Amino acid sequence: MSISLTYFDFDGSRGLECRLALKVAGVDFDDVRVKRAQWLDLKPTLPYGALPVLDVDGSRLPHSTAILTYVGRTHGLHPSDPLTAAKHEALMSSVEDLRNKVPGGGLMEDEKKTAREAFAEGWLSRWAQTVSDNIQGPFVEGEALNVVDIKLYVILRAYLGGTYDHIDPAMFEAWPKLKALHDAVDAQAAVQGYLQS
Ligand SMILES: N[C@@H](CCC(=O)N[C@@H](CS)C(=O)NCC(=O)O)C(=O)O
Repeated sequence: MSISLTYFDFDGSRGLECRLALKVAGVDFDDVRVKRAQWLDLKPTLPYGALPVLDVDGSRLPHSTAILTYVGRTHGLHPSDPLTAAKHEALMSSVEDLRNKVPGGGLMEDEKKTAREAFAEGWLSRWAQTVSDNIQGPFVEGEALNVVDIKLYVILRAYLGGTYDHIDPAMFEAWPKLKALHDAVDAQAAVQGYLQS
């Protein structure tokens, strides 16, 4: 089987979560990293004009959550019970909502500060509470690591690492299960092996 994952040449966001899932699953894949100069030519050829895409024996799969679900289903990293699986997919969809809702694009710095502080107090706090309520600990499904945990890890890594100006990482101290999930995924040998490589 030939598998390649195409994403931008940086380790973050939707590309990182797919790369990590493939690593945790033990899949031998081609890690295709798109450089800035290639992007304008590549974009019109992509199903939705966006990355990541996974190619499996010439068949192309877009959308990070679909890729994660496929990798999880084929490697024991996604629940077999349909309702539990759908709940994991809902959590992964909520990460996409979060990525799309965080204010910033096109705002002046002072407007961005106001908008982000309000977002942190409002939508983001509610998101954190809901996700926390869905975590048995340390992972969503207790001791079993699934692709949902990897997607949550990558977004939490960004927030806890202070990637988003005007959103204080300390706000997440109110939801200790989120930090515990982050730390448990971070401690996985496959995750450290990839991040340190
Ligand atoms: N829902 C899609 C979103 C894909 C997406 O927006 N990818 C970004 C990178 S993380 C991208 O390709 N941005 C460049 C563009 O849209 O021109 C997914 O989960 O994969």
